[in-house]
Amino acid sequence: MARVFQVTAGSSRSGRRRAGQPTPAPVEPALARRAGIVAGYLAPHPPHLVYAENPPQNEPRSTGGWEVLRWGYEELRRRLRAHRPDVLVVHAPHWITMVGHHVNCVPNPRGLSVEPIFPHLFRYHYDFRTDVDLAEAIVEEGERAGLVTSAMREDGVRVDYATIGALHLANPDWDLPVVSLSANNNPYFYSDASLAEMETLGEATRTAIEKTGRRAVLLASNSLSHLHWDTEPDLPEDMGVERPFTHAQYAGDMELLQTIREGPTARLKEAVPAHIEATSSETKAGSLTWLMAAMGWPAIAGDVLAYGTVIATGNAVVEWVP
Ligand code: 2X7
Ligand code: FE2
Repeated sequence: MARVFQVTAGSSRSGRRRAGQPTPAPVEPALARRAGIVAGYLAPHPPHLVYAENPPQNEPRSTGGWEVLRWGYEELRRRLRAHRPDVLVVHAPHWITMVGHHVNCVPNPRGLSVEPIFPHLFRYHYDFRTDVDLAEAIVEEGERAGLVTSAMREDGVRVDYATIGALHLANPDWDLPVVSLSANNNPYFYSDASLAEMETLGEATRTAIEKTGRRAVLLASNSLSHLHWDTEPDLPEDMGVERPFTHAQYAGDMELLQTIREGPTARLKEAVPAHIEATSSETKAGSLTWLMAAMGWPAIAGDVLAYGTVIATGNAVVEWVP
C-alpha cells in the first residue's frame, strides 16, 4: 500500500425537470438555437475516472473501475450533444487563485497536465481552443460587478487536472471551445465557507454569455464529501476497497442529492453550506454555487445521473436544464 494522502478525518473546519418529474424531454427544435445557458452539470474530476477510461491522451493504462460514475458521464455526454452548445464553461477548484478570479484567455492551451498526488494515474496531453471573446467578456463583467478579475494570457501555463478532467469526461472529442475559470481559494482560509462572491461570479458569467450570444453548457467541477484514504491499493482500480469514508459522509451526500432531486435549486443556498460543514465537501471551492447563480437559481430539480465514491470521496454527475 503506497502512502498518497495525509488528511485528518473528522468534522469540517477547514430537462427542464420540475420538482418530482422524470427525465428531461428532448430539446424542442424551435428552441434549439436559443442563446444563453442551455444546461449545467455537476461534473466531478477525480483523475481516477479519466485513468479508468484509458483515453489516448492519458499516459497511464488501467483495467477500468468506477464504472457507475463513468456510465453517468456517458449519459451526460449524450445529453450535452442534444443541447448543441457553442461553448463549455468550466469552474474548477484546482486552478487556485489567491487573489480574485482568473479566466483563461489563451487561444490554444496545449501541454501536459499532471495530477500532483496521482501522477501515476493522470498525465494527460491536452490541446484545446478557448472562446477568447467569451472569456474576455466574463473578465469584463466580473470587473463591472466589482470582483477582482484577471485575464490569464500566459501561453505556456499548465492547465490543472480538475479543468482537464471535467472537460475530458464531458467532451472527450474536445470539439467545442472552452472557457475555464479559476477558483479563488479564500473559502479554505475561513471556517465558514464564504460563497457570496461565487454568486456574483455566476451572475457575471451569465451576463457575458447573454451579451456574446453564446449557447453555453456550464460545468461545475466539484466532488461532494471530501474525506479520503491516505493509502492506495496496489491496483489503483481495485473496487474491492472502494467505499464511502464513513456512513456519515455518505449520508451527508445523500441528503444533498435528495434536496437536488426534489428542487427547487434555491434550497441549495442553505443546503450547500450545511453539506460543506458536515462532509468537508469540495463544493467549498464554489463551483456548484457559481453554477446555480449563473443559471439564476432556477425553480427546477436536478437530475442525478450517477453517484459513486473515488478513494472514499463522494462524486455525483447531475444535470440541470434551466
Ligand atoms: O481532486 C480530487 C478529488 N476531488 C477527489 C478524489 C480524488 C482525487 O482528486
Ligand atoms: Fe478535487
